[in-house]
Amino acid sequence: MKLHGDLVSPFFRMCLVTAHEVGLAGKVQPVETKVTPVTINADLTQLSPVGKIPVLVTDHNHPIYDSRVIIEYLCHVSGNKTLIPDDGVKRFRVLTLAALGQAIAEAGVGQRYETAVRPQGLQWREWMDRQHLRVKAEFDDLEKAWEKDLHEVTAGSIAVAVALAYLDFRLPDWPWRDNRPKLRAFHKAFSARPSMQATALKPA
Ligand SMILES: N[C@@H](CCC(=O)N[C@@H](CS)C(=O)NCC(=O)O)C(=O)O
Repeated sequence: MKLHGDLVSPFFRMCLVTAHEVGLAGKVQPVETKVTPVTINADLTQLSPVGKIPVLVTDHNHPIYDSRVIIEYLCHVSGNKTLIPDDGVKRFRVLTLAALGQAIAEAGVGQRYETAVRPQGLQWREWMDRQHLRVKAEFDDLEKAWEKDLHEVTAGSIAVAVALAYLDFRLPDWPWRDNRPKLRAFHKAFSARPSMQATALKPA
């Protein structure tokens, strides 16, 4: 299988961490694919009309996107039943936690595009303030309501760990650790996992 994307993308990294966790790292070949929100990558568009990374091309040559579907596919192919459990209550708790991690990543990537890609003078201050307020509410909820779930290795804890690592890398002025000792402890422990170490972001 080929996984198209770029390690800086939290969505790509969530897939790669999943591949490690389900024992498929040796079967998933990363293909470096760079994107910006204002350019068209013709090779990528051939695989996905959405034109975003990640895209997984299966061994049967089927393109699969987006990251949530790729993660489910990797669990399915490997037969893993713990990252996304079958059991109803657990399953939807995990998927909701994953949605929370995805939302943090979306806000972070949006903020990055707004500050680093959009031309100076065209930034929308109210939109950026809203993104920051949104992630603060998400950090507070993680601290208050998800401690037990975060300590299990699931698609949910992977999404949150990777999203927070992205913020450390790109948006250090969104200090999610302050006054959130449980979230900080979760992230420290999770970051030591081999799956996270093998996909760690290296400062340029
Ligand atoms: N919901 C998508 C989000 C993917 C996404 O936003 N990827 C970004 C990179 S982090 C991208 O491809 N941006 C290019 C663009 O906006 O055109 C997923 O989970 O895969």
